[in-house]
Amino acid sequence: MPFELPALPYAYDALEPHYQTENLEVHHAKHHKTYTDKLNEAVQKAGIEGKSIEEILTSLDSIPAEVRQPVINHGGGYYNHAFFWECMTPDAPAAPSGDLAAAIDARFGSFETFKEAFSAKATNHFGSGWAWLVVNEKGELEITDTHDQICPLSLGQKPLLTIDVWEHAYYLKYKNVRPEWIKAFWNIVNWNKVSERFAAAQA
Ligand code: MN3
Repeated sequence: MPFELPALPYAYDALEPHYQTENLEVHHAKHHKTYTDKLNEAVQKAGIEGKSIEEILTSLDSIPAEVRQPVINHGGGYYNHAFFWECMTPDAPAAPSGDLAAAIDARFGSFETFKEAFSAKATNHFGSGWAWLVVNEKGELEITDTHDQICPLSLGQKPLLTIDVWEHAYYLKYKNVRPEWIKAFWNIVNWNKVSERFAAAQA
């Protein structure tokens, strides 16, 4: 079964005014679709059809070097975007709750401090890439960034939350002003999903 573009869990206009309809549609229907199609080509060339995307991204070293980079680029692009869509919701709680909220307070001091640090990581990321909240190899919460389409799964980390800071993610509304996109993102974070992932990462 080839990889298929996953449907968005909401309508293209559901995240307005924080995520502009046209920008979200192009991002999903064009950019994510291209990653999906090119992943299928790359997987075929590498002879790894039938593996799950998680299996592929956690065993990149087993792919022959000459066909590996397209799998990294398009496999990461496929996974990271699918993961990112689920980080957002029109029914966003204002803040995390429960065990996740307690873990964020314990690690970063407060939710506000966490937000500032995550926003700074996303703002200061140079060029194309992603900012992440992950559970690192030591089992601790950590704010990280990755370049291009590198996926935290390939680094031995368990991702909980991400923001896409490639220009294509925000340019139609926010133009070159990335901090405005990051500020808007906080209004649409699906903290319930992040909590689910945090619970799964403890298991
Ligand atoms: Mn993108």
